[in-house]
Amino acid sequence: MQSRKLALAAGLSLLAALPAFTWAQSKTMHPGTPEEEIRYKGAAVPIKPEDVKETLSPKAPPVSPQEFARAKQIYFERCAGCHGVLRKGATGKPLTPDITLPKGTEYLKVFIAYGSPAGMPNWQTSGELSEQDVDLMARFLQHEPPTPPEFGLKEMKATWKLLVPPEKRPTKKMNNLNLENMFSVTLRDAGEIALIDGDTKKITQIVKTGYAVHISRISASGRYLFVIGRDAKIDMIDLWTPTPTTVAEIKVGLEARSVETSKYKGYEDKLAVAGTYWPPQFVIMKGDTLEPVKIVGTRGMTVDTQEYHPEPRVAAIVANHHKPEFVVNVKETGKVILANYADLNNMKFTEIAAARFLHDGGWESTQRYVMMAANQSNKISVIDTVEGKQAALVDVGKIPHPGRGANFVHPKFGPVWATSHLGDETVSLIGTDPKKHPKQAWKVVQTLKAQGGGSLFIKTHPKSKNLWVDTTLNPESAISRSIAVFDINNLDKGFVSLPIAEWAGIKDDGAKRVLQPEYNKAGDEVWFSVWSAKNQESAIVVVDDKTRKLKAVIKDPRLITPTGKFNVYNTQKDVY
Ligand code: DHE
Repeated sequence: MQSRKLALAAGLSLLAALPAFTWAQSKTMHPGTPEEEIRYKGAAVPIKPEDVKETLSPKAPPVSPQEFARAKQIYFERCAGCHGVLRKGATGKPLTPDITLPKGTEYLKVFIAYGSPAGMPNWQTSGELSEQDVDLMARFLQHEPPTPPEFGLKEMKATWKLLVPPEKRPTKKMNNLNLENMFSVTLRDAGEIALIDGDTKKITQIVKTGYAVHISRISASGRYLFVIGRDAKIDMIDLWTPTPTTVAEIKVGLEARSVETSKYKGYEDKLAVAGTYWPPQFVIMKGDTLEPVKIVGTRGMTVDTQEYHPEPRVAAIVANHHKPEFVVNVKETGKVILANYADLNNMKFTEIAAARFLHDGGWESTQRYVMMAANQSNKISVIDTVEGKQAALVDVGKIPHPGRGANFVHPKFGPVWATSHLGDETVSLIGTDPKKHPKQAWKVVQTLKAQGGGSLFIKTHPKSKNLWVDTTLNPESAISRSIAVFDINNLDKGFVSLPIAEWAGIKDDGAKRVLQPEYNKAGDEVWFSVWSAKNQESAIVVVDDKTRKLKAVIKDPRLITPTGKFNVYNTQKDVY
């Protein structure tokens, strides 16, 4: 039973372990798999169906114009997150006409209606789609995929708003906020962020942002906060104004997840960069206005089979501290691009062959090597940002998902960087000190067993002796609602589990998933989101890092679906 549940939590690829009849008979989308989990991989793609160009294929079964419009909408809301906008395949299988036409309508209908043990939801038996819609989707999928519009400089500029030009902004900080200990908290389903004072634990402000806002990043100086939504809208917030103010905004595409700013000496606050899922590209903007300057496409050949991919999405972007470069993860091609921004008219790119599908990652402790997770290959790509090449490709557990990872000094093996996994309960510790610990460098020196699969984020702090591992997507509520904590000096002793959601004291029966540990500036408190649906109560629980006891609970009706939390100082300085 436990292993079956684990497979459910561990990402769609692990579902192969389940017998097919389970899916066919089920009345729920993924039996035992809650909404957040399904949304994790296959969130609706915020592309407007009416913007998408249609191509009817003569050999495919007929679809009327009205039906085509409906099918496009269903596809973007329910299918594109896994199968890709152009149906070239991502977490889900490719669904291009060369594959779907030979299968035919009847076969596709069964597949869509009942799902598959490999992770396809049972759309009809779960009641999510009607029989007519399933029939429509089976016909629609045999036509050429409709293509969403491109988004070039002209389109970006049309959305760009410079709300407060740099010359109208203050020249010094005009408020009494302790900015370094401020937290920018994603309010996912509200399309907002909450700015929370880390000292008083009070919400100082709610700022409207893009749809299903994803991450926050801070400029090198700590003055500007950049927030990006899944709809590719960036809000640039000036933290120096009397109350933090959005001074510029832009939409850089139709769908996005990542934003970062230049951190190399001499380029502090000069440039910003954002990566998009659609179109597959990244754009460099002026760091004080968000004016788009240079767009770089990522379409090209995959790293392994070396075939053309039309939709390689841009995942994490990290600013290099050693060179004027952005380190850009390109998901579907499995390549890391080092984009040198010193001369935007003569840009230099280093293309590093890593592995598919690159997702998230962060620095090891010296901030020379970036550790990037290739989650479908179960590998971590170690990028040496001084030499500009891959130092190693390290095998880890199933579906690594580190967030930015956790750095600490292992009592036996010296400095290590850690990742937890979506697909199993392990935590892989990788040696990161090639000078003093060459034998351990870029090897998994120890594998810890945490409390289950479905982990999304892991965290510690240079001043802490605790390593925190969440299990947000684990199907057992006792596990998804708690956190595992290891003593760094006594890792063999195993973990202790703390009931964070219970500490939040929420009465309703929401999912109350515990998500993303984040430290305060001093490194003596760790904050956890307790995440429920938007019509239910959520909270942030603050734990004293030394005693591991509850310190505070932040509750507020405005705290709707809090997920990521970004401490200004730690995000600015890449402390994790
Ligand atoms: Fe995230 C980071 C993509 C679902 C919370 N997420 C990232 C990054 C990427 C990404 C590429 C790295 C950005 C960077 O560092 O520049 N996330 C995706 C998806 O494609 C995915 C799987 C599905 C989707 O449709 O969006 C997805 N992510 C989620 C969630 O469901 C989470 C748990 C809740 C939410 O807010 O949507 C979630 N993702 C986060 C958080 C980070 C993140 C909190 C930043 C972690 C950090 O510490 O830096």
